[in-house]
Amino acid sequence: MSRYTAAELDLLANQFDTDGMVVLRRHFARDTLLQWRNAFDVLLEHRLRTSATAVRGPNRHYITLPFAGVFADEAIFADPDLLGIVERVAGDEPVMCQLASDTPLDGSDYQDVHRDTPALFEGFPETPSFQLAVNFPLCDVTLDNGPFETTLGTHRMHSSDALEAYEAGRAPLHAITMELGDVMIRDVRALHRGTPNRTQTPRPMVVIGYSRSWYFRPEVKIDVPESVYQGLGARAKRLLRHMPRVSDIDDNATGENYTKFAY
Ligand SMILES: O=C(O)CCC(=O)C(=O)O
Repeated sequence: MSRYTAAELDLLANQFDTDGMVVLRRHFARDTLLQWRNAFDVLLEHRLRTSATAVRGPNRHYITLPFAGVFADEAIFADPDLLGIVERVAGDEPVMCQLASDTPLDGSDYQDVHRDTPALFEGFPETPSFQLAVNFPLCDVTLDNGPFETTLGTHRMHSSDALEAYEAGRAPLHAITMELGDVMIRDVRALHRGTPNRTQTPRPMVVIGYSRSWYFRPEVKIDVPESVYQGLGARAKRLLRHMPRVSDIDDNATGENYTKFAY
């Protein structure tokens, strides 16, 4: 059920167009996310032990989540408010193409400021949004455990202009502290970086990728087990229409294909 009216979603989409991101506070049920956290801790331990993560800096790991169990939750990925904003900024019929996590551990460091994708057309960076990340943490995010830092309003700038604005102090970084339940929707072209987790507890941040209907990202995919797919509603099935359907998830499959992540 929506928490926001159509008019409120319009305002949030306008804010997104200006800032390149918007945060919905206390949006998802904490109980649900605590179940994700329990499942994630098992996955993290396994992936670290088998060195099957994409390393995004010292003690910082990107891990694809299996589309099964608690992670295959259409109440999260097909949430009507979230999709209401995604559709307003990236058009009708978006494609869900990524379900993953970013986790800095104790000993992680500042990443270089970066974008997650190049401009759609070389030299034409002012295009409307075509690739969005929806991020929500599986814990509270404080200034101590590695808050995501982002500039505002750099998503529609040429990458060199954005970097110049950042370096000149015209586009400062903002640390986004979050409570469990908060969700951030962002254009992946905004300049941002991960920061050090100075605590002993991992700071997992889920990332769900939504693309414009016609955009294809070969570096990510969601393997959707046929049995899980059959249990989904029409909206969820439509979001996943371009994702491979598999008989089973092979979680022993090692490694991540999404290794080039900074532009
Ligand atoms: O996890 C974070 O806070 C940011 C990570 C990030 O920006 C990246 O790995 O591209």
